[in-house]
Amino acid sequence: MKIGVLSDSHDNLPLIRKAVSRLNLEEELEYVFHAGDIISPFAAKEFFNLRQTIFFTFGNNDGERIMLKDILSSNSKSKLVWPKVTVELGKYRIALLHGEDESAVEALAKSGVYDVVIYGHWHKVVSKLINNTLLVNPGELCGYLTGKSTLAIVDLETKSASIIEL
Ligand SMILES: [Mn+2]
Repeated sequence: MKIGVLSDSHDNLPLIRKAVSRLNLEEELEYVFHAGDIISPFAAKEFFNLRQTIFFTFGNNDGERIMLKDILSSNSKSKLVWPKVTVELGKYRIALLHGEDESAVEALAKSGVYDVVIYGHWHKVVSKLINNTLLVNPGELCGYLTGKSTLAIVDLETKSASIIEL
């Protein structure tokens, strides 16, 4: 099973639309994960154009949480995981969090409880196997800090991530 992973879209509508089109082309993709910092309700709605079900968490810059919650619960293919962290997809267990405390995120990966631990916040790409857990940060979709807009496709079987630059 493959999942799309993105984070920190920060209202960049052109790049959100590009990511949605790109992910819609991935035939084997069943789910998408957004690791937070969506920012505005109007930007959240753009993700409803995905073919796949999308799981969201909140980031430190998601201030309008009541409105965002309403929007995210208005679509049957959109699931807000926050304040929880764990998503179970069949036999796979995935953690989704924004990850302001990176050492805590690594500890979660080291716990061995999850197949994949997904986080964002740092606007940098991370893809590493810790024991049998894949730790992945897809980098920033918005491209504001690095000039690069990235997302990841994660293969849950092989526990590997391929990074796509838009
Ligand atoms: Mn953040």
